[in-house]
Amino acid sequence: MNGRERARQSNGGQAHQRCRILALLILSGLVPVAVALLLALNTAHAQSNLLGNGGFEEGTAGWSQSFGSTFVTVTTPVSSGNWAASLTKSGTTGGVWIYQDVDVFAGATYTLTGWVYKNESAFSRVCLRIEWHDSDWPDLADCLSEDNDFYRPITVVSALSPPDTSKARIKIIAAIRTADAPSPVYFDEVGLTSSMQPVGYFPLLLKNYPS
Ligand SMILES: [Ca+2]
Repeated sequence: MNGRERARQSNGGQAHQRCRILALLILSGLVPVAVALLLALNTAHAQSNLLGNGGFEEGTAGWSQSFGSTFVTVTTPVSSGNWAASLTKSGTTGGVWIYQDVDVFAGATYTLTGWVYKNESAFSRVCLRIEWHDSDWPDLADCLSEDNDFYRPITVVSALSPPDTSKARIKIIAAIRTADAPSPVYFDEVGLTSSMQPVGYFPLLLKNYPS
């Protein structure tokens, strides 16, 4: 058995044990304790990546690109796994980007993270951005402008998503300041996580919750 299989078995065992503890708490009449525990477990569970192929191990699948850009996967430099993405555009200056549209909950917290390798002065900066659909609330972005020959993290934190949104566009944008950059910019491990618990999980327990 390799390490990954052992970890999976261990996770399965822990989940089973959590279910037993939860059942015991409910049977003991400790419903508020069970609900609190369930909320905590769901919060941990909800931290999975809402983006598909955020590590670019499946090529460019799941991502769309701005018109005329060159968006391909590479084996070096890579932050994790075997592949990362590279992005550039020839013969022009200005913005170039890739994106994914995702369903979001109103009033939830979202965090966008990614690793960026920018070691080319022809690019002025690289940004991660959350654009809320159907909302006047401002987009959220964080950028990296210095050049380094290693991957650096970018994190975009939203306090709360707008009350009138149900979709967001997640963008990685590179700004070209000098046309025909000798090297592209690279990204890896792009992730979007949320505080929001899965829908439809609570009513069964909450109907007995004392007010
Ligand atoms: Ca990767």
